[in-house]
Amino acid sequence: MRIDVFTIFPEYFSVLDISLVGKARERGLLEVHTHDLRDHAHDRHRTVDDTPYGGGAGMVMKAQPWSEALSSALPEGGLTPSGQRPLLLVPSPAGKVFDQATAQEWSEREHLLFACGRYEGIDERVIEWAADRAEVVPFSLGDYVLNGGEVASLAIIEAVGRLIPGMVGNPASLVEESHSDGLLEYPVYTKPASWEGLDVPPVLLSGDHGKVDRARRDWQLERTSTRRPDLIEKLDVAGLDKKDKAT
Ligand code: 6GU
Repeated sequence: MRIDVFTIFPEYFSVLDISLVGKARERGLLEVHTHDLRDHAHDRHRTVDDTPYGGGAGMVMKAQPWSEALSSALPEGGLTPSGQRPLLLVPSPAGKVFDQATAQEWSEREHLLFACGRYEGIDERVIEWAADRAEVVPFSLGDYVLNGGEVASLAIIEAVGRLIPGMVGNPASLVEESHSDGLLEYPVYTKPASWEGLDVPPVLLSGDHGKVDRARRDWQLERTSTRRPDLIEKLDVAGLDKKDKAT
């Protein structure tokens, strides 16, 4: 996978040299290029913003630096070497909310580009211009406001990067985690069995794998019902077993 990030704060992305994503880069599974949008602003002050037409608070990012920057990284001829359209992701509190199913889809793409806006946003014509050159998807992390798209893009790069085939040492750990089956993860415990007067649930020490699986499934359902009732409503009934339905 190739990722290009466009930002006026490239320093935000220095963390991608470490951790899981850093390892993927070393192993050649992932290539990340960070671009300073100001390199594509050619006035003396390297201006990337201007006042909004129609008035109102704040500043809007100008179209020209964006088209020039994106052009420098979009594939020649419009398609990736394996014939896919590049995917241009635009972080915005006005986007569609990102989830694990979306992370899975995006992990199968060959080329992702992130357009990190600041201020009140990017001139909307950039979105139209880019739609002729890439699949453009505005996305949000949730219903709250960040100052810019950098932190949101980092979150997506981590969520997507760890799903790239060959990235996670033990692929089974991807199957059992929160959200992969539409439920939150069950609680986990390690030694000692008793700590500060608090005991590990005895079923986990029973050695009965059937009982352990059943208990963990019940804890997932219980935790999801109390913390995220919205996820219970979205559950696929075909994926539940008889004992789940009794819970
Ligand atoms: Cl993707 N961008 C910004 N600026 N704020 C957000 C967000 C994204 N997701 C939640 N809040």
